[in-house]
Amino acid sequence: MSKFRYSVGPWNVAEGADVYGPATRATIAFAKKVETFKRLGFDAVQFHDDDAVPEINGKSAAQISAKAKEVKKLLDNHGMAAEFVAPRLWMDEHCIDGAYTSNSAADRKYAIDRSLKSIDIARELGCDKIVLWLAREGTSCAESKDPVVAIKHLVEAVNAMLSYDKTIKILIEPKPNEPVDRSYCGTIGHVMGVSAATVDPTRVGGLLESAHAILAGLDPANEIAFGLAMGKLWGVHLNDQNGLKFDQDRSFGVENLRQGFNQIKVLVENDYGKNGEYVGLDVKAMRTTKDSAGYEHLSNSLTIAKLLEEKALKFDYGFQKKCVAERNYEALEMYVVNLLLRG
Ligand code: GLO
Ligand code: MG
Repeated sequence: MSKFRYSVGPWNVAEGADVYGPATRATIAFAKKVETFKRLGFDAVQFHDDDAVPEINGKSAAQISAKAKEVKKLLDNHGMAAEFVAPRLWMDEHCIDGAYTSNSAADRKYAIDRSLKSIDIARELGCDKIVLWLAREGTSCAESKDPVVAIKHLVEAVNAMLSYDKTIKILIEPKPNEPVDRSYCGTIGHVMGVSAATVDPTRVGGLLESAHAILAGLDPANEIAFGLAMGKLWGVHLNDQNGLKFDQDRSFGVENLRQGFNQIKVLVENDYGKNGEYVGLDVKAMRTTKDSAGYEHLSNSLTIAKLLEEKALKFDYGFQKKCVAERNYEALEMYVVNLLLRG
């Protein structure tokens, strides 16, 4: 029995298109995905604003609220909660050069207005978390933005959200690059810096994704630990990544099992979830995956996370203490490898 509750987004079951080739699997309707997520053992769904309310730009406030209410009903019917809403700014024509940090004042305003709509949707869905994956907040041409001004704009945008709704929480999901070459908010430490600069740091925290930490050359478990130590880790996107290349969103634990173990271990040790936080799995099926196996990356990730949780619960802290006292980290390391390989 896992101590965690798990969440997933509809984008985690996708058609397999990549930048070099078209879709390889059929589209699955949102309602069908929710039903399957529940059956697989998930408790909550994560949303982009337009996953909940498609074609959001053309809709009035009343239309947005009506559509979000429909989605809430669907979730209720399946006994699923909504974890967060994330404004999908990176897809919009207004945000080609960034959203909150765009050089265009009109486009920055668009990004903030749309983020406030995400807050309205979150409220209708019964959740109090907004996730900001700052996809295009950075540059590909380094000299194209003033980085100091841009980071101040980012803080102003978060402030606008905090003032719009006095109880909403903002979770920034750091990523060092992709799609931009240099992002302004690459690690959980950057997120804490932005948080501290806002009008209400108690409502600005982080969502750490394993693959993003690896892309920053950092250990995901240590990044998780940093957020936990600050009392501001309110979400995770567990997945995996084979080295420094494009963002792979591999199934959790399949590339770096010991790192995966240490992510679960630090979450278990710190009672992550005690304030209602979910363990999100932001994983992607391989392009080669057939329709018949279209959810296996999710069920495999869940199984691996739960197996690693069992391993974390078995961890022998007495033996660890002895190794630490003797400064015998060779023995401690071998113990961990044995725990993972032999049980
Ligand atoms: C991409 C991100 C992305 C976000 C999601 C929620 O690199 O991980 O999947 O987590 O869009 O904002
Ligand atoms: Mg993510």
